[in-house]
Amino acid sequence: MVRRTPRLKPDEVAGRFTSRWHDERVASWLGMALGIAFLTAFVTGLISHFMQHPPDWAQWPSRPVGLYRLTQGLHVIGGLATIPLLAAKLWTVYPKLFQWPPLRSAGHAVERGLVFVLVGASLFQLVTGLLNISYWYAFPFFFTTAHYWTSYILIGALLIHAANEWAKVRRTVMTRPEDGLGRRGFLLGVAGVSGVVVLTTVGETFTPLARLAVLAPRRPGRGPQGLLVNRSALAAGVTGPARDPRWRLRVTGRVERELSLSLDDLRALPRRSVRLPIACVEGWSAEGTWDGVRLRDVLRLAGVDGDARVRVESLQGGGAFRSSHVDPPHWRDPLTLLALGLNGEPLHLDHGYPCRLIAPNRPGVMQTKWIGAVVVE
Ligand SMILES: Nc1nc2c(c(=O)[nH]1)N[C@H]1C(S)=C(S)[C@@H](COP(=O)(O)O)O[C@H]1N2
Ligand SMILES: [Mo]
Repeated sequence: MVRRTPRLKPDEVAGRFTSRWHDERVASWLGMALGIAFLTAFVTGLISHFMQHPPDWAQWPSRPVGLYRLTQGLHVIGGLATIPLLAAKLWTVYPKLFQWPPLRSAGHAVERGLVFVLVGASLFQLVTGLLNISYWYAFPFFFTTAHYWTSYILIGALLIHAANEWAKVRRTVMTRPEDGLGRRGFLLGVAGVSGVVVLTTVGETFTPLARLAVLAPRRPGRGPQGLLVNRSALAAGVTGPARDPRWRLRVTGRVERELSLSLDDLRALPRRSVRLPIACVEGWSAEGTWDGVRLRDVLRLAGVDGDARVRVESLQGGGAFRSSHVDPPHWRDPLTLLALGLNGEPLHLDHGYPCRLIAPNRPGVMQTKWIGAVVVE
């Protein structure tokens, strides 16, 4: 008699994956941690996005001074800490890939499709984020746009998945297991790996831990005048115009009086000193002591008051970061300077000589360097 190979039933498939951590309880705890991590990344990511691309009706406050440093630090360092969580979760649940029959019903098909979208979007966000902060632009698309839109797909899939799984998660997490199976040890191990990732990277934004930041792509304290440089004057193609003695700061647009100020004119204005961080979208941040003139003092000289929106333009010919807008809360803030000096010296060319913007609670990418014009819109 010929024996037919029996089809494997779901339980039997599960039986082939013998590790005791392919386990509902472990999966539930990791799922909750991932849910919190991705929601945090989503909210902090939206803050960063809308600070850079504010809708017409919204204006960001300029205080608290270090808010963006905090939210973007959470976004990037939290994202790095999520990588071990996601790896552990995928390892815990991957036997389900082989469940039989693969699709039991239309509903089951939808549910599985959703999980694939969720896994794909999660991997995409973490991998592209990691590559981006490592300055490895291995992807053919514009990172910011892809990362932004994928976040909605991820959060949508996550919310539906959480709603689907909620009853199961509650059941497994609320009841006491009969056997320990060392789950706690496994979960603590995963948390430990995430903790090590945080400890070895968070110093790139939390300066007291800078010495531990061995895994961080950028570490504070390096670069001219003790501060990191993202794009050098050479890379931006501004070495010529920035050093030109005929350089003038033009204040134009909807002003009462157009201004054209030389460096000496600017130096003759009341000089202020502020201690503010550059908080880069890539997660690193570093503080400096900047000195220069208040943007609002210069605008007042040009007869600008009220609710005008202002744009600072660099000497750069092109590039996405060549200019930035400065909304009233920011340009009116007494801490917002057209900086001429850093840490007691005239600005280094790579930090924006002759003149750069430095303002509180603002992404680094909007702290425009090598300013040539202030335009009132
Ligand atoms: N004109 C101009 N300004 C710029 C940039 C740029 O490419 N061009 N890069 C920005 C970015 S991404 C950051 S993080 C800060 C870095 O400032 P720093 O080099 O003085 O540290 O400058 C910002 N200002
Ligand atoms: Mo940046």
